[in-house]
Amino acid sequence: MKTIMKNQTIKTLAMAAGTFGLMAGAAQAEKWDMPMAYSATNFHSAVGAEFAKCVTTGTGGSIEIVTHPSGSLFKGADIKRAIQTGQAPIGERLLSGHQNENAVFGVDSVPFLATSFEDAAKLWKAAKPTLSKILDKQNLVLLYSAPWPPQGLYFKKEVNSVADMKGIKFRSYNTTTARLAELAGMLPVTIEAAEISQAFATGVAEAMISSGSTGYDRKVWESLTHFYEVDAWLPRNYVMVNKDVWGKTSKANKAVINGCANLAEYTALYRSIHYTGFTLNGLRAGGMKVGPAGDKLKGDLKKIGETMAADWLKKAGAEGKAIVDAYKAMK
Ligand code: PCA
Repeated sequence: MKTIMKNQTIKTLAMAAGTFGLMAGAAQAEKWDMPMAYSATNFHSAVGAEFAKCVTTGTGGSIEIVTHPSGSLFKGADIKRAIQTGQAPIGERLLSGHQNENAVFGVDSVPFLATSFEDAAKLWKAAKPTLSKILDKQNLVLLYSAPWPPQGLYFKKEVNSVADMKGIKFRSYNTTTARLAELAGMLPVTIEAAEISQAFATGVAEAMISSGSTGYDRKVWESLTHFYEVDAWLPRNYVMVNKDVWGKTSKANKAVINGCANLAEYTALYRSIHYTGFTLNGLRAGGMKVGPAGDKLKGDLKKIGETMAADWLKKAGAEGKAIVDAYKAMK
């Protein structure tokens, strides 16, 4: 009896879902192109693709999200503007890529402020309301966000101090990384992750700060030899939607998108954590020397980090200070 009732319930639910799907289909199916900056094999992109599928299935196909990884639709630096102006309805970008617009966007890249997944989660909790508000004023709705693994230094020689870095061509991915290069006497050159393998192969760049994940995805052992675990910060990617598009989305579809976004956020964090050790081993397997930075190098970087943190606080003003205070109160 119980089983029959259960079967009937499932049948009713299935019928309801079918009707909903048909209705949703009748209300004109939309295709949402989703530009992403990183390679399809990267965990952020893989989660983005799953998120897209979740939304497509969950909305009964009334919203079909199609991801475009590797900067193939818009280059990383152009993704946010494309979404703000409605050229694309949804997309993913590195949050700290916008710190030239507003220093608060760079809160996750302040050296040595949050250096573990646990602290990065606290910092995000402290920063999210302010960042959502800033994005809202820019015609954007924040959907979900996940951290990259901790940032370490890549070189093609042994490096034991900041003095050893002098004159090296250093690949940067935001203003923090460019500033770090300058303070360490290196020459910054901005290059998107999708293009670093070529940049290292041709000598346009010889070093960078990034996660094991990006070095592994881009097979940097073909050109570089050393990775120093510095745990300088854990920058974040985030997925945003154009606010006008969001405003026109039905309540039911918004609920599906938010549900899929929550799942994606959880999955991406989980993968980021587990990918950390896996990718460092991958770098080793590729022939790189992987290990913690030596004491001298650590001490030198700490000093540079203090200068950068003070500069950031000045630029980020009262909003930045309030976030840092709220974060420190959680520790
Ligand atoms: N990978 C990205 C950003 C941070 C990271 O770990 C990159 O190198 O561009």
